[in-house]
Amino acid sequence: MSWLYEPDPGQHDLDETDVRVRPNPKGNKPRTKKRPEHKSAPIGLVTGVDMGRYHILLEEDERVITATMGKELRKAGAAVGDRVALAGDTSETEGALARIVRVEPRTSLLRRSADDSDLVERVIVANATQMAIVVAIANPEPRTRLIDRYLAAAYDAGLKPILVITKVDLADPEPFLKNFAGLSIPVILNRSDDPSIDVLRDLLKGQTTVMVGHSGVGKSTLVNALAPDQFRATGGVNAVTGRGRHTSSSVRAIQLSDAWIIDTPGVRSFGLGHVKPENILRSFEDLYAVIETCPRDCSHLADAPDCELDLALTDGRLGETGAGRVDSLRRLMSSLATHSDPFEKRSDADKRAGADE
Ligand SMILES: Nc1nc2c(ncn2[C@@H]2O[C@H](COP(=O)(O)OP(=O)(O)OP(=O)(O)O)[C@@H](O)[C@H]2O)c(=O)[nH]1
Ligand SMILES: [Mg+2]
Repeated sequence: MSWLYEPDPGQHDLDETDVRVRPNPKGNKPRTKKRPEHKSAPIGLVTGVDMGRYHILLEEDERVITATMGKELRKAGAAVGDRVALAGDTSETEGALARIVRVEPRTSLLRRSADDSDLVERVIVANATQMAIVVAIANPEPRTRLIDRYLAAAYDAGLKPILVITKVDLADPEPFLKNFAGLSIPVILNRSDDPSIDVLRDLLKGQTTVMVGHSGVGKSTLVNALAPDQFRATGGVNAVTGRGRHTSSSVRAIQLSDAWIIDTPGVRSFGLGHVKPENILRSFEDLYAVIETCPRDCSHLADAPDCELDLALTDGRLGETGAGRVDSLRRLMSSLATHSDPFEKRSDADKRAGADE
């Protein structure tokens, strides 16, 4: 008798689970074959990217090296904060170039779109845990609606928001802060001539915090106060326009003794085209309990019939800053709603939604 299993003639006990499906019918090599090669590849953290050159801090021995993106990963790219596997020349020798062969799974991803209609997103940082929304109380003037945009982006990305009010030597921050009294986020007041280093260090401890805000609000000044050995250039604010000079031109991760902070270039707008409307609603935590009692399918926009937000405004439940908060929420929601149809014709003014907020 043969040792081979021979089914009785006419009896088939094979079923679909026995059929081997080749994952890549065109290729003659299984895709997994390449991987083991990079299994023991050194891992590093992307701390900056300039013109396609990645600055990497190696995890094992904290050496700083330069890498390019491996061909097969070029489209997906990597962001500051990403952990990446490396091949090629990982020495520190001048001109040495390593190659990124894998981007490790991310725990968070902060993105923005150019405007609210744009579904193409730009990645700002990977793996951050906290967002410091940096706002100057004067020079440039603070804008509540940009903060609301950042809060929505933080909520969407799963980052813990904190609010850092800078330049409190120039004006009293209290009237502005009333707008955010209903939120549970920590607020830090800072002035560069006497920075609140201890409070800041406490909040940053153990976190990877991305600093966001308009140009000229003092993000790099804060970074320099926290990490004096990592000089970041700072620039004045244009006296005529009141705008910053876009001094920082790229994202940089900077290591403190027990934390990472990520300095970003100031942006004029922060599009939320990629954020789900539900996440925007939830980020208005002071209004959300009211929103929840709205009629089903309520758009929460100004023309929505029986929107509970209107009732709450009329009966005074939302206090003296309620009208501003509801207005900000509605502007955001309608900006997204107007742009939800990608084929819709839009004016240039519409396309710049969110700019200068
Ligand atoms: N009076 C005052 N000026 C400050 C304070 N913090 C920063 N500045 C000034 O504000 C200007 C802009 O500061 P930067 O730190 O370059 O601002 P930034 O947010 O990094 O700006 P970008 O890199 O362009 O996004 C500089 O002239 C700082 O000296 C502060 O607390 N008080
Ligand atoms: Mg800067």
